[in-house]
Amino acid sequence: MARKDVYSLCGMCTVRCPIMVEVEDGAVRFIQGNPKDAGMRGALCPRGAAGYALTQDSERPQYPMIREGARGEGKWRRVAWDEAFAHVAEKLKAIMTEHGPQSVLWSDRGGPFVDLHQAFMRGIGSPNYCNHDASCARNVQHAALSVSGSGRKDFIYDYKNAKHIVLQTRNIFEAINVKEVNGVLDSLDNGGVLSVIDVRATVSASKAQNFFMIRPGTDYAFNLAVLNELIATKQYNAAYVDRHVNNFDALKKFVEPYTPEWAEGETGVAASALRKFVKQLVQAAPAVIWHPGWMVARYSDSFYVSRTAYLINALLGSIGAKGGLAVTNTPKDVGRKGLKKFVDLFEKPAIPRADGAGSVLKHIDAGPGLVHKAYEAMVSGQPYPVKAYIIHRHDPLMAMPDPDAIRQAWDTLDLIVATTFTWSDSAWYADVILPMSPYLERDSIIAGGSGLKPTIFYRARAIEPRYDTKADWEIICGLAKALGVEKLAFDSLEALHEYQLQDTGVTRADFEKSGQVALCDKPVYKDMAEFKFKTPSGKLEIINEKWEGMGLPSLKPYESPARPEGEDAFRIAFGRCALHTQGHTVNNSLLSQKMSENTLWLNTARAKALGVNDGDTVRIQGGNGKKVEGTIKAYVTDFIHPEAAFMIHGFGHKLPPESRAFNKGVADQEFMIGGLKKEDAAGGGLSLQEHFVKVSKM
Ligand SMILES: Nc1nc2c(c(=O)[nH]1)N[C@H]1C(S)=C(S)[C@@H](COP(=O)(O)OP(=O)(O)OC[C@H]3O[C@@H](n4cnc5c(=O)[nH]c(N)nc54)[C@H](O)[C@@H]3O)O[C@H]1N2
Ligand SMILES: Nc1nc2c(c(=O)[nH]1)N[C@H]1C(S)=C(S)[C@@H](COP(=O)(O)OP(=O)(O)OC[C@H]3O[C@@H](n4cnc5c(=O)[nH]c(N)nc54)[C@H](O)[C@@H]3O)O[C@H]1N2
Ligand code: SF4
Ligand SMILES: [Mo]
Repeated sequence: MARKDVYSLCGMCTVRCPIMVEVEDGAVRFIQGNPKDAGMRGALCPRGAAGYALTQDSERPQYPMIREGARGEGKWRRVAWDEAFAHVAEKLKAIMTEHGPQSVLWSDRGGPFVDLHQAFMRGIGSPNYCNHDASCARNVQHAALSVSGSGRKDFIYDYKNAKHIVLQTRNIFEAINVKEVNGVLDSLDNGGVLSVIDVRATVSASKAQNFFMIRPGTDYAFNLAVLNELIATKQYNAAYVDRHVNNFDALKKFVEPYTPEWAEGETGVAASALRKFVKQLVQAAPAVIWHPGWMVARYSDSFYVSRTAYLINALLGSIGAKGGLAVTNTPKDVGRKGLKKFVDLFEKPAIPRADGAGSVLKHIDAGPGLVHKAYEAMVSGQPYPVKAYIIHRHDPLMAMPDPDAIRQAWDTLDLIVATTFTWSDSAWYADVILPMSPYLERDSIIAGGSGLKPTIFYRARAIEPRYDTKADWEIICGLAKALGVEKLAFDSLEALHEYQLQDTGVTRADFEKSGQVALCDKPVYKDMAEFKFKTPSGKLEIINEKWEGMGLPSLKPYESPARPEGEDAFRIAFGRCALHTQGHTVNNSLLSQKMSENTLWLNTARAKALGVNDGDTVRIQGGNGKKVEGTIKAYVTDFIHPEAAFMIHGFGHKLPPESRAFNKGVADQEFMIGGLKKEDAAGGGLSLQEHFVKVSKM
């Protein structure tokens, strides 16, 4: 019997943990976290463990398809890959001839492999590469840029060495990144303190010494009071502030009115508890991580919540510290050369982006832009027509608010292409489906290259594709070839890897031992005495001129969020659970057995007033004037704030091929009518929790 271990990367969520796959006679016997990776130590999360069920699933797109009926009708014609590539190329060429290459939009899920996607877009001459992040971490990204001049990933959460970890809007034990979970557990084992600020008690809260159940949408008040207390009592790290913070006096003056007593009226957290908490932070500083958030596309002030989180870290001296938000190293920082990029094969298109990022919206990162603004361009035709859309590993109809408004925008398009490995609402609405092989069946370009210990890695194919599906690189290079973008028409993985590795001193054989190659021996911490941030002052900026120039204050006065009006009204809140990934695992045969539908978390006293008991089926209504309804089981608990109605995102699928997920649970995004227009203008993130629903007993 032929048995082998394949070092690869998990693909059940966006984290892409290193794994080791045991393969016997072409079948997967076992998947575990890569035991040779010090951060993984063999561990996997439940979704990673259920990965083989994805490969075995026959309820996924199995071959390329071209739409026959109307959009969304579900009538498809099976085609061969050559025909699919030729069809897409012919349509794209016609659209680009008529409207210019800028009329083509791409969106994807971001992550380590996007170099090839961006290169493809450059290759055809369009600036309109977007990722999903307007509905995820854009507010954090811009908060990081506005404070430090660097993006959020230029800082590493050094959990393992932290003495106090604060999770604000971050549920690390259920919204999982395995290495991060291991790091937090190490910190706790070493006597570290965990504090959780959330609207409900999560698994993370159950492991915390401090749990603050905050009124939804008042985190900015909480953070302003923490800054106030640190400054008023002179507990902040004055030497660090002196060396690394610009315009500190402006902050000092701004936070004066925001006392812990004032915040108590907003957040519901006692002033005395906040003061005690601040003392604990100071004791642990600088080995403190106040997490600036991950999924914070939630409120119209989420950018400011995240920004103040960075400022609290700064006042504790933890930005750049061991056990804090350590500064990432690039290969150059450790004396090495990094991967050669595919985008460098092409000139950057000179034309501005359709979403305005980097041009009209000077403060918005022009790398991935803001995809919902590109949808606006579809409708208005301004600044120019957008006529074709390639949706790669992205399900905007599930991941963005107000699906009907999105469909209307897409109805203006001449071509929608979806590359995906499961059915999704967006793929179902597409004109062409280019099915990808699930991760165990596909390989990838090399990625990585920065970190405390910069490391490069790639996804190796563990088994052969079960159906007529392809890897990302095969699809992108195939399309490039059909379009005549010769420089990107690589025809083998070896050729792609050799291009990438040419300057690095690393060969393909070096990956055989553990699936990854570290570019230095051990984690390297920057010497902060010498360090300059990438801002005009070289320091962390309390006042950012770019944002000020756009009329967006760096220090925004607090505005109290609306309270739900009426006995039956609640603010929508949502999040993740350990058993599912976004909207794409609910039809997985193993995971759907463990959790087949979502529930609606309601506070006990509020539920009682509505006559709702735990386990009752309730009607949920909303839609900002438009009628949207659903039925869902209530989970009645003391451990959620009375103003919030919480559900796990990703359920409520209604696609015929998905027998296990069909009509199970409720989709939160459907209640967010008008949501494409609600955003934090300073951070670019959508404000997905600025919506209310009504709940009644059935
Ligand atoms: N199992 C699993 N893990 C995942 C994913 C997945 O789908 N499944 N997805 C990955 C991705 S893409 C991301 S972005 C991350 C997301 O990681 P997180 O951002 O940590 O995940 P969420 O569950 O969305 O949100 C965290 C918490 O915010 C709380 N919350 C809601 N409103 C408020 C509020 O007003 N104030 C405060 N303080 N808290 C509030 C929610 O109750 C929730 O517990 O997870 C990643 N890991
Ligand atoms: N209302 C509401 N909206 C949300 C959220 C929420 O909690 N509530 N969460 C937000 C967050 S944090 C995020 S990150 C986004 C996530 O939004 P998306 O990235 O759109 O979500 P996913 O379900 O992870 O993946 C989308 C599609 O990509 C396909 N796919 C997954 N992996 C691969 C792959 O490796 N290759 C290919 N080709 N396809 C793949 C899946 O089959 C799925 O159809 O949604 C955001 N939107
Ligand atoms: S967190 Fe879980 S699902 Fe995500 S990549 Fe890691 S093991 Fe896979
Ligand atoms: Mo996300």
